[in-house]
Amino acid sequence: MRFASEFNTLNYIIKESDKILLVPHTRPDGDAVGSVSALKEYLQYLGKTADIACFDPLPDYFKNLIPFEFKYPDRLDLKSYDAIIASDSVERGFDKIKPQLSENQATVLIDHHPDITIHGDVKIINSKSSSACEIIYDYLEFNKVKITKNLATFLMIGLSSDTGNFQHSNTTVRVMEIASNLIRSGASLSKIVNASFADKKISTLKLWGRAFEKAKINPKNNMILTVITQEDIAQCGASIEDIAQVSAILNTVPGANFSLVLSQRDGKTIKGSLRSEEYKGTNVSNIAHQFGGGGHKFASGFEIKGKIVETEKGWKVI
Ligand SMILES: [Mn+2]
Repeated sequence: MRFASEFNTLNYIIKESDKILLVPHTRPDGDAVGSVSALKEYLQYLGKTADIACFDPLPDYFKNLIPFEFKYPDRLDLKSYDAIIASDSVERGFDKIKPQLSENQATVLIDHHPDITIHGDVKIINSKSSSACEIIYDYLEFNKVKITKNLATFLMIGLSSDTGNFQHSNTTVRVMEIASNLIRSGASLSKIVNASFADKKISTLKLWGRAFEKAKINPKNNMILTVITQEDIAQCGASIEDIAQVSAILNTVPGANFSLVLSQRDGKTIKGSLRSEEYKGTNVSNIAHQFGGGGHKFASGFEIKGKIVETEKGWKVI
């Protein structure tokens, strides 16, 4: 099995530790929340003390599903933990905690993002996994842990969140196998999907409305394209985070081979977000690379200098 030796090392670290700190990334999403919650549940079952440290609180819409508190790192005695496990997008947040640790504290990184450069004593990083929750499921399965209803719920939150509710191209056979095992163990997929959807604020929906209204399909390459200006964001009372899902939704339009969302980030920077799907045969990371960006084959991005200007005929980048 992949990571057997890392999983054994992690078992040893946990066995030798009484107090363990779990670190999800800042502005935690479903995978960050689900993965540290599953680890906490498991560690508590083993009789360990486990705290979750995050620079942002647990998002409100998870509060019905997650019974744990996220503690602010500066209020914790970071040196009092025997081991620290960072999970999902480990460079966001753990990078600020790591310099405060001492040599004898074991550090473990669990991630599915490519190009992680931060150091950890044990690295369990697999960019082929859909989510950190998938890796933690592998780890629990490796240890023949019985998946309780809580574990199933927490892992399902990450699995459904990072696959866009099983719609993105990282929804592999393995993901569906795990998902069905989690449902069998008591996870309620509808409850989880509803909780994540309840996250949508009216400001988010207004911004999406504007972006969708402006969308156009280019018949030459079947690209669906839209733009979001700083005025759009301000007038809707929305924030930059609300843009993230627009390209994934546009990519679902019949006939669209891939989607591109250009959004103005400051007076002179435009961010491009590209999405496609495996069956469409367009590798969008090639396009991102042409503009100095990068990412996955079916989800990538880039940044260019310029300003989106709306004219009578439409809009242009100057
Ligand atoms: Mn993730």
